[in-house]
Amino acid sequence: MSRLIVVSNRVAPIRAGKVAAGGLAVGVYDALRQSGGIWFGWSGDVGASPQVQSETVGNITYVTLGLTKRDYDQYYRGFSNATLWPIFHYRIDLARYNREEYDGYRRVNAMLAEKLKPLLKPDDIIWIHDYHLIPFAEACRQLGIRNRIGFFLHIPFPPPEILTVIPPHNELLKTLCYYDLIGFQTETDRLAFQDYVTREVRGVIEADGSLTAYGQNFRAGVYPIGVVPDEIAQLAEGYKGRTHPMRRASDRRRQTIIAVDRLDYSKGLVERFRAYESFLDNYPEHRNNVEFLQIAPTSRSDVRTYQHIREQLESQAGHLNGRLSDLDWTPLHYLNKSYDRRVLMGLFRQADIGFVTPLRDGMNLVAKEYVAAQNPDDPGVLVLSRFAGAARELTSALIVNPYDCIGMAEALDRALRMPLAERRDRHAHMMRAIRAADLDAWRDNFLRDLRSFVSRPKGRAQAAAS
Ligand code: GDG
Repeated sequence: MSRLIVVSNRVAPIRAGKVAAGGLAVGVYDALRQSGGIWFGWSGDVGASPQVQSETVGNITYVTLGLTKRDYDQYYRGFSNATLWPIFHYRIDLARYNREEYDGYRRVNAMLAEKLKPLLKPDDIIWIHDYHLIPFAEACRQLGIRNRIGFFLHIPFPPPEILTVIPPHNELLKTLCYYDLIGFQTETDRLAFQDYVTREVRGVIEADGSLTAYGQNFRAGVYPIGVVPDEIAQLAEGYKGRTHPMRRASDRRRQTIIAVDRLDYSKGLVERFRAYESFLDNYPEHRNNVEFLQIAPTSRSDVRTYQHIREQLESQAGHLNGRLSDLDWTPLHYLNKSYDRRVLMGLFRQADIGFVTPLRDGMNLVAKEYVAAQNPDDPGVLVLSRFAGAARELTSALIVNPYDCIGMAEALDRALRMPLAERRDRHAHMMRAIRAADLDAWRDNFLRDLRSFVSRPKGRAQAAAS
């Protein structure tokens, strides 16, 4: 089998040959172990010279490099996280555009391609991950790299009306078309991309389903990322640690709601806190009987919009608890810390509700993890935003609109009262979906399509180029 070369913005840290847990890291690590290969990307160091470092563990070589402060500011903090992230999550209001940052983004992609080139063998398959690396394939082609190159977008793809807010959208999308295969989380994302290609640049859908635009012929497919349900069940069942601290506060068993998100405005935390407060106001019988645990490790804390949302949440949490807490009851536990994966899965299993309400999310692995962690005989209920990619598969969740505060409060009340038989039915249905599209399926389907893709003759593609 040809070697696999994975390129992601951050290379998952290696601890004694084990990568950190999490969808991308686990899925990619297994694929690399099967075929052998290289995992290439940023080490996370800033200020260091972009010296390439490599470490081989088994048949996987981890190749990392640092970024200069300027590269970090322009490529990572700037264009990736202050332009692409908000726009791709439909948040024009939070986006900024700076031409120098865009130039830095292109420059770092070109630099990374140059550093990768000497490591490649002719039959290697290259798999690129996420929005930081859209122009990577084009940079490779300019260096004469002929290998098959695929791209998976972990975040949503916005409709053309939103995408075109990015001033160099046309140039950016042109670079994306240099991939042989482009993977999306949902059909909605794939259609938005196809819409851009066909309407904005008069690209063509070929008879075989491939697309031709900007002189390139390529495929776009849907590969929803999944989890490893048995591994999650094992972790959750095996967790013998303390139960929720709030259960100790009273002899009575309080019902619990859990949410776990990186502290990001796309995750809908402000709206979720508001909905929880309105739930306690509108259904006072639940007061003192329910507690909400929100775990939200800080992320990208040097980007201004992230500082702002953090302040907003601190103020909301303080207000809610100040107004409603009692001597023996704290309604909201808001923790800006990260926890060991085993602890998280254990907490998921103990919680009566998984409250997953992003305003927009590529997939949302937490939703799938919460379901997979449940005890099938007495499962909790997933309350899920219709705007998470996961809502396409987990149709037996209580689907909510995160902009509808009262609707979310109603769903919490319904979930807490739901009879056991209904909880079991919904859970069994969701588990079937989770097993049908697990992490192995995501990786295997993408790599199968990338390996089998045969590009159409260039002459035909050139003719259709606009
Ligand atoms: C992007 C897309 C897409 C969270 N806190 C802790 C912790 N986590 C783990 C969760 C889960 C992962 O991090 C988060 O994944 P999500 O999918 O929920 O969200 P993003 O980080 O935004 O990921 C998203 C994903 O890529 C994959 O394609 O689904 O839409 O935005 O696994 O459990 N893990 C530990 N401690 C924590 O405190 N150990």
